[in-house]
Amino acid sequence: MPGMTFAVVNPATEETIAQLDEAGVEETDTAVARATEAFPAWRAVAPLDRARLLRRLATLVEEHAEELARIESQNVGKPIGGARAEVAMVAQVFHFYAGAVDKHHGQTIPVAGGVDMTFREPLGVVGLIVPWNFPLNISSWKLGPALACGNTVVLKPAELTPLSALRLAELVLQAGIPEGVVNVVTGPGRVVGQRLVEHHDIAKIGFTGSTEVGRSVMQGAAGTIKRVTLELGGKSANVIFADADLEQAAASAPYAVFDNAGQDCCARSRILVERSVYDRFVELLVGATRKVMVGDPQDEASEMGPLISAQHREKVASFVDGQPLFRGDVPDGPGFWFPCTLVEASNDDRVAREEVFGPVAALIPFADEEEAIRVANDTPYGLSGSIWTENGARALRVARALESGVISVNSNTSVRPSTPFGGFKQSGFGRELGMYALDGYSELKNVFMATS
Ligand code: TXE
Repeated sequence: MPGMTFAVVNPATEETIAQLDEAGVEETDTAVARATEAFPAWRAVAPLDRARLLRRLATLVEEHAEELARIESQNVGKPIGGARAEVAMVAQVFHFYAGAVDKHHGQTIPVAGGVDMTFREPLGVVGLIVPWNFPLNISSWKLGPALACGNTVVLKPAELTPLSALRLAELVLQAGIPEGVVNVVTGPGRVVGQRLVEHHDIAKIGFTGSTEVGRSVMQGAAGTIKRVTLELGGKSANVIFADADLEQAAASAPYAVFDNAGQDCCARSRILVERSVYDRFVELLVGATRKVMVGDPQDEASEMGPLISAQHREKVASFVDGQPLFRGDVPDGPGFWFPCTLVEASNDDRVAREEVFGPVAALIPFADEEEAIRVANDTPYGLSGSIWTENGARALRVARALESGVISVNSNTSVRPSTPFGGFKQSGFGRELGMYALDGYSELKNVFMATS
């Protein structure tokens, strides 16, 4: 909006680190028009040339990795070590989709009277709406497949964390990707995001954010029958069986919740523990949580930074009443700090039902495998989860029974550039990453040619 600006704040210091122009409907429309104009030429770029451009972008991200990691660390309050790992993944994602451009094939299908073939056509202009927890990473998960398929893009980062997307847009041009192919618009979700969702010239919305806004994206998209991919909230279970390597499971569990200060849709924020080893596990978990280094994100040793905003800290705090099982320390002074917190809960408690999106883990005991599966699935969400057991058959049995899109066994990792990522139930639909994401950024066209 002409003359309107907004401040971007470092959540670890509460200092303003940038003042940006705030886009409104007009600026959004201009970006969509630019992307629309750029589409015919971009879709016509020969596949191997498009691959080369994406490869160059991946290389530029690698060359600017430290700079991008610093931007992300300052804007999101992420520990620098974690920010570096995220930027490394951004480069890997662009490398992956550079390699994928000419491997997302059509088919020929045996039919009578001619030849039937399928083509993967780009959708046109796609709107990408991204949250503040992993700004650059999640942008790359959408940009990679969108560009590989020949679409042009309007990317809307979250108001709180637009800086890395703006820098990436400069690298996109430096890589030789033509003007207008990637457009970044910074402004409020209810204005810029909403406009993208309703815009007639936007073919698809790739959205990551809250389930509530995801619902409104779906409603808004109905007006133009827009395609949507929704990656929404989670309330994932970390299921620890008595036959697990308890030391390893307990050492790993804090990072499955407190990484990114718990602001992670994959956070294993419900820790389900078999009752026969509950006390022992709690003891190990408290010991491991005590070791999580909470502090200045610029400090190489830090493992957890602050929350994103004062308002968000209030929301997180509302989940903890009374004396928790464990509460860690936080630095004094400015910053939106919240300590690592462990609470004992039943699966009906609010802390076990709603996405806290902060460093709060709920410990819930269970009696046996059947109850573990029932409690793990007793949630409207279904994004990720972990199973810890030394029994291989049980691991697979439980993995198949969990209503969740991404599961790890004896590990708490969820994302890799080449493997599908996305939710069941109210965690959304559609898949990001891997070859699967390409299906969400292309239309399947069937052509029959008579030969008789
Ligand atoms: O998300 P929003 P917020 C959850 C988490 C968190 C809560 C709120 O529980 O505490 O959501 O976070 C844009 N039309 N997750 O408020 O509002 C917005 O500008 C179109 C889970 O940041 O969903 C931003 O770019 N777009 C999650 C993006 O949507 C709109 C990640 C996400 O913002 C819009 C983030 C509208 N009407 C939050 N309103 C995860 N699963 O990782 C807002 N936006």
